[in-house]
Amino acid sequence: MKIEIKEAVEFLRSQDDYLILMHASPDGDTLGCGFSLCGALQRMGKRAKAVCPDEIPHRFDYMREAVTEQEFEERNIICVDVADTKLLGDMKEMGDRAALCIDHHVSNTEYAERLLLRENYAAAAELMYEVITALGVEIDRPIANCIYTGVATDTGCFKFSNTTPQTHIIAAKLMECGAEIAPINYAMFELKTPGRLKLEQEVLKGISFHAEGHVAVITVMKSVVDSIPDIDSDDVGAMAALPRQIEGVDIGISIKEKKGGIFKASLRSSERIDVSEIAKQFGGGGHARAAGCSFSTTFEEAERLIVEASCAAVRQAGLI
Ligand SMILES: [Mn+2]
Repeated sequence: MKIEIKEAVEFLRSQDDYLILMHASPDGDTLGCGFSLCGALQRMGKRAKAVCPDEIPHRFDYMREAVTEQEFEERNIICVDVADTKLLGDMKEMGDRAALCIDHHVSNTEYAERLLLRENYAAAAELMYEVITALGVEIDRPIANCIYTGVATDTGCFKFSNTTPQTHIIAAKLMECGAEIAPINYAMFELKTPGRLKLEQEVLKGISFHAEGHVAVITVMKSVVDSIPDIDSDDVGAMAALPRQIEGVDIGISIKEKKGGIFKASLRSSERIDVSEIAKQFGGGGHARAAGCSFSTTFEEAERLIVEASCAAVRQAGLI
């Protein structure tokens, strides 16, 4: 059942012993929502904990300052920034029992008993700001840092087209609450682990260009990832952005080798190409500027198929 902020607040005030679930392969938005809500509930005198099915990358460690570790028997499950319980990995079953979901994905499957959804918000953290404000909890610096992280990361540091005037207004209010924007932006958008730098070096060695430079392809082989110590899924995922950083590239493709001989292609594009249309040809999907699809073929075949379809899209768009 879809609900409004008022009903979410009534629910959160009337219950206790909350278990907050954040999605697998966690990003700044799900973690920012989870830890800020957990901290806010604890400041109301409630028992709450925020958990994630995957290990949380170290660059998000500061978010834990917003919460205290509590041990209790969970009674109410809340999912934040989770569009589908499939995104909860081995916590899926708990997600299926969710009493409340706070989210911003159009694709939300309405699995929770109560769904607070704002499809037009850039980040679920924007909605979390409104919920915590409506709860009457004063947003202190650690909570402001969490919410700010969610808003900043889901908008690519306010650079993506999903950024609205409201996004900036909320960010400004979080600054007034003491959010430490400079160190957070540095940790989220500048800093690279040594492992990520090494992977970038390896991956860029094999970059190839097609369709007169409009299409660029990189490959992330499992053996290369496994050869680099201390690398996390976050570092590997960041590779998908590399090809589109090159001038003239309208379609950036990264092909990643997954377990069991599956190759996953991640597509990023300029506004001149809709890559969700390319991904759809191979049973995938996504957004116009970012999409993906999987191949259970040899690497050579996967590469050939995705490159051919991309070159066709470039021709169709009249770019060559
Ligand atoms: Mn999000």
